Amino acid sequence: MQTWSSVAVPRIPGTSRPLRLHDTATGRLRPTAPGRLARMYVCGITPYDATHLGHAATYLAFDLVYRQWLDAGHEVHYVQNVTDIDEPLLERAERDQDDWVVLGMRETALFREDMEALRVLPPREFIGAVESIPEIVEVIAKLLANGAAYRVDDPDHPDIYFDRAATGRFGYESNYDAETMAALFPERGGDPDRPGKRDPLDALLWRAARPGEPSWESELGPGRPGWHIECSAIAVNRLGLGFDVQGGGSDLAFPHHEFSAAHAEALAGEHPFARHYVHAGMIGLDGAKMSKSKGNLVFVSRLRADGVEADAIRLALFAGHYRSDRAWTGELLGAAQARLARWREAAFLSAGPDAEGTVSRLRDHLADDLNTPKALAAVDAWAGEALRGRGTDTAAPTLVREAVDSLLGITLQAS
Ligand code: 5CA
Ligand code: ZN
Repeated sequence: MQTWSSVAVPRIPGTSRPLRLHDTATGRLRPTAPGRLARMYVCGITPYDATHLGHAATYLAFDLVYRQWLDAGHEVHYVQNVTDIDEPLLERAERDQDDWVVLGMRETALFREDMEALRVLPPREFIGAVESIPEIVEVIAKLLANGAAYRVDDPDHPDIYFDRAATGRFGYESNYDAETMAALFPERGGDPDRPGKRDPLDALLWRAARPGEPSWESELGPGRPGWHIECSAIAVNRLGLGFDVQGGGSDLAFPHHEFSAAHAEALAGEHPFARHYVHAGMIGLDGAKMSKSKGNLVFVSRLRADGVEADAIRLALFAGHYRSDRAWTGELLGAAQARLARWREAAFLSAGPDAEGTVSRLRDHLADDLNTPKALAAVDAWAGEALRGRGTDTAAPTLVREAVDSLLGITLQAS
């Protein structure tokens, strides 16, 4: 698929820091240790509705990962998928008497526009599920051949499932106990009661064609891919096993990332799928997780139409830590707009206090599991001093502008 256009990232003077991130699999903050080329996969949208602030928060968190790696001198191979064939997309198309292909294309186009408007650095490869069907089929065929997958005994619907016992490590990524897994699996697309499965938690790999549903001819028989195998195949075929970061919102830790990892590891006979599993917290509105199914959404496109600036959206979302579940409110946006106005005013003064220490603190905080609240406070402190007329360093305002642009993606352009 076509990705979206990139923005320039200024290089700033001084010493960068190695990025440490929280890893769900080990439950610890660990240094990311990419080679010259850092490899990241972030789960993309299911395009049946517009991008809301929850999605935006997750992609902005990984935009910060990308930016800290760039600052540390790495090149970044970033891959993101689009789940352009799945149950929720088909259901929405059916409800609205829409064509599911057209719906997916429309919402994907809007997503690209939203990401561009938010100045999110684009993935190098932006890959749809539909265009990946041949490679997904190939992976499933190999899993069948090596015994990690099986076909249910149902002549009408000979679906293919993954045997979750195949790797002997199932559960290492999310670390959930059996009860939690059993509760989350059906909530998040699983079908524990499907007759013929070896284990209720085994995940669907290939759904045999049903009348009225889209399907593709393949060596597996006509059908369409399950969800987890999509990300597993797309990631491993482009990044290889053991890539640096697998990312998404915390709602993907189980079953999605657990199975994406298990599929790839069962195929390769190697471990791990990713070195870090990184999860962003859920953004809520009115006391509930913002979700397309609940309908309690604030769309990025709506804010854009209302003239809300990307810098303000970034500052509002970065006011909280990326891993904490947090609410979107009008007050949060108002406070971000006020902060943005202060930063802009300070950053366009003819002089300010020396900013090398500020840039150093900004790097320290961001390298420490993307601690944006502390990073923002460091810039607040510099802006406060500058606005009080302290400091005579004429290079400082430009340095702060460039650091904030490079590390936080905030431009401080006069509006
Ligand atoms: N296509 C799959 C991933 S392969 C999917 O989950 N699509 S999605 O459109 O439902 O979500 C896209 C991304 O936004 C995922 O990383 C998801 O975890 C994240 N996300 C969804 N809702 C929220 C929310 N309320 N707050 C933060 N992140 C969210
Ligand atoms: Zn995914």
